[in-house]
Amino acid sequence: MSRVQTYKEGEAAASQQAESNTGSKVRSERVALLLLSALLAAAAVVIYRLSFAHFQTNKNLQMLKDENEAMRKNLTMLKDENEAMRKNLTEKLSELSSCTSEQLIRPKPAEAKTTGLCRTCELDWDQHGGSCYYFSSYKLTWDQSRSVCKGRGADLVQINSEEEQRFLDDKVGGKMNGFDDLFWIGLTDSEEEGRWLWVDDSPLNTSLSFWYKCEPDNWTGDNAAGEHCVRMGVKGGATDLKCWFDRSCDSHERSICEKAAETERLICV
Ligand SMILES: *[C@@H]1O[C@H](CO)[C@@H](O)[C@H](O)[C@H]1NC(C)=O
Ligand SMILES: *[C@@H]1O[C@H](CO)[C@@H](O)[C@H](O)[C@H]1NC(C)=O
Ligand SMILES: *[C@@H]1O[C@H](CO)[C@@H](O)[C@H](O)[C@H]1NC(C)=O
Ligand SMILES: *[C@@H]1O[C@H](CO)[C@@H](O)[C@H](O)[C@H]1NC(C)=O
Ligand SMILES: [Ca+2]
Repeated sequence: MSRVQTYKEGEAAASQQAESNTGSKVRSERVALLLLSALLAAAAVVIYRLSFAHFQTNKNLQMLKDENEAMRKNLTMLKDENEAMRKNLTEKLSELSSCTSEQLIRPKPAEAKTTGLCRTCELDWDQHGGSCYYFSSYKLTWDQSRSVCKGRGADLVQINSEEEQRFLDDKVGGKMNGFDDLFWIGLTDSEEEGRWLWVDDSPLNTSLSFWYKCEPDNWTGDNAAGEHCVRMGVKGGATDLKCWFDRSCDSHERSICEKAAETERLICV
């Protein structure tokens, strides 16, 4: 009996042992499960973080793309604007270089400054109509004076209109330092007595001549050869524009050079 009992007790103890074994197995399984869940959660967090980062990167990329597109558009716009400005400038330049001498000459110096138009006479030359004029202070013979004018790309002045005579009479009248301080003009009858020719060999138009009173008088008082060249001027200006005098070509006088106002070598102010 006691053996049986002992056996039974042993059995019970064994079963008890088994029971406790099962309990620890369940516990360790739970721990594993917990660990696994923790790992899963961690993985989920990591995945979420990664996908969020990926989303952000995509968003940034899109933004950069948009910005790039905007900049590309701006660049195109700037290019178009630049092209338009270049065209405008080219037009303005061709306008300026093709403007007639009248347009170039009209502005007075003060206007030229504000409009950006160009002066076409050199320094010390006076612009009037389509011409530039130089009023010399040196007194030379008619031939010498003409050479000096030619050396400056001009010739002695040729008077082609009443308007031009008015301008010159006014200028000379203001420059004369005495009643005898006259200026050579490009008119002479040296070639053929009594036939007055301008320096370009064109004959004097009698309705456009401005002889003073009884001139030309071919006076031989100074030079027996007579007077075959013409000088002009009445101090203060002649009221009737008549201020031409014939004079010995060897006499020493001041002079007026004339040349066409330049349209090519523009001097911009
Ligand atoms: C494009 O130009 C406009 C004005 O012209 C400016 O406001 C904008 O910031 C420019 N965009 C870029 C991307 O440069
Ligand atoms: C070009 O000139 C025209 C008129 O001449 C003007 O309307 C236009 O704004 C100018 N363009 C630029 C880019 O200056
Ligand atoms: C002479 O001048 C007058 C007045 O300016 C003009 O009417 C006429 O045509 C000119 N004659 C010649 C031949 O140039
Ligand atoms: C001017 O005077 C010279 C010298 O006396 C003479 O030879 C010439 O014929 C005169 N000319 C005129 C147009 O009277
Ligand atoms: Ca002239």
